[in-house]
Amino acid sequence: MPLLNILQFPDPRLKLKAETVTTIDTEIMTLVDNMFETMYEAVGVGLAATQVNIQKRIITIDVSEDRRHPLCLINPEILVRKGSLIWEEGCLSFPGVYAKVNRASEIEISYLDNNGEQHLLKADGLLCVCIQHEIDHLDGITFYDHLSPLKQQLMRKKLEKNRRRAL
Ligand code: GNR
Ligand code: NI
Repeated sequence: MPLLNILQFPDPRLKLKAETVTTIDTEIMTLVDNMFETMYEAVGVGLAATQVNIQKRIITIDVSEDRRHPLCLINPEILVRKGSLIWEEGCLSFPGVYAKVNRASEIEISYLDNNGEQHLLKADGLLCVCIQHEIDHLDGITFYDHLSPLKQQLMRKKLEKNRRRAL
C-alpha cells in the first residue's frame, strides 16, 4: 500500500479547511487504511487528512502503548469541553520540534467510524489532547498557531536548523 506524503510547515495547504464526509465509500475506506499505514510508519499518535493533502474531515489515532488500537474519527464534533491543561505537543508536519499548548483537559465528541456508525466518546489525557490537535488540522490550524509570536519565531529557527542538518 502506498505511503502518503505528509505536508511540512509552512506548506500553505496546511491552512485549508476540510469538508464534511457525506458518504463512506471504498475510496474513503482506502484513504483511512493508507492514513493508518502512514501514521504508524511515521510513528505518530494521530494524523489528519489535511496533513496528507486531502481536505476531508477524517482523522486516524492510536495513543496505545502497543500501537494496536486504531481509532478512526470521521466528521468529529466536540460537544463538551471541560477544564484546561498544558501538554508538550509534537506534530508530524513540524519534525523535531515540540511546544507546550493549552487545551481543554476533558472533551466529549461525536464522530462516525469507518463503517459510518455514529459514536459518542469521552476523552482525557493524551487522547483528549490528540483529538483537539487533529480537529485543529481539519480547520487549517496547527499547534504553531497557538504559540506567542516569540515562540513561533523560535520554532521557525529550530526547524530551519534541523533542515540544514538533515541536508
Ligand atoms: O505524533 C504526534 N504526537 C503528539 C503529541 C502530543 C500532542 C499531539 C500529538 S499529535 C502528533 C501527530 C500529528 O502531527 N498529528 O497531527
Ligand atoms: Ni499534527
